[in-house]
Amino acid sequence: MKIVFATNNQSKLKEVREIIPIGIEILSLKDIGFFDEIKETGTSYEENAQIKTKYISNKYSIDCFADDSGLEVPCLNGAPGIYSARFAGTPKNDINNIKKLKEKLKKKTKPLAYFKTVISLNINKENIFFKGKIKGYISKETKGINGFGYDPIFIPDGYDKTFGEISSKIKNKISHRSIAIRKLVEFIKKNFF
Ligand code: ITT
Repeated sequence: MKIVFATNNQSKLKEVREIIPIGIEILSLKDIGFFDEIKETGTSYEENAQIKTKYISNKYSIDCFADDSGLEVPCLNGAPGIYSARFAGTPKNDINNIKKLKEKLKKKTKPLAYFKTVISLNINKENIFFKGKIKGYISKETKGINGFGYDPIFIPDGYDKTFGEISSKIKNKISHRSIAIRKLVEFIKKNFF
C-alpha cells in the first residue's frame, strides 16, 4: 500500500522510511506535488499533527499521516515542547535552538528531558493517534553529526552518547518516533493487509 507522510522535514522522512517495513510505501509531500508549508496553529502535539493530516487529506483525498513532536525539559516547565522547531525564532534553525536551550540549562547538571511524538493517521476517513516517548537528559556538550534537531544534545537513558553520535540504526530502534511508527505499522497491518 501507499501512504503519504505529511512532513516538510527531510530528516523525519528519511528516518520513517528506514523504520517502515517493505509493503508500505511512503510518499512524500513532494511526490504528490505539495510544496507549501502548513501552519501549525494548535496548542498540543495532537492538534498540530491533525492540522497537517486534515489539510492533506482534504486537499488530495488521500490516506496520510503526520507527526508532531518535540523535546520537553521538566525543569523548564516542559519547554521547548510544541515550540521545539522554532524555539529560537523563525525560520527554524537547529543550531540556534540548541544554543538557546543550553543557555537556559547552563546551571543544571544532567537535566531530565523527554522526546515526544504524536502521529495522526487519516485512513478511510478515520483519524487515529499513536504516541511515542523516550526519556534521557541534556548533554553539557553538543556532540555528533547524526540525526537532526536536538539530537546532538540528547542522551537517551541507558546510553552515554548523544543521538547525534549514536547510529541511525540504534536511534530508530529506541526513539520516540520509532515507538509511535511501530504502533502505526501494527494498526495498518491488522486492519488493511
Ligand atoms: P514538519 O512539521 O513538516 O513535520 P517540523 O520539523 O516542523 O517538520 P515539528 O513541528 O514536529 O516538525 O517540530 C519538531 C521539532 O522538534 C523538530 O524541528 C526538532 O527541532 C525537534 N525534534 C523532534 N523530533 C526530533 C528528533 O527525533 N531528534 C531531534 N530533534 C527532534
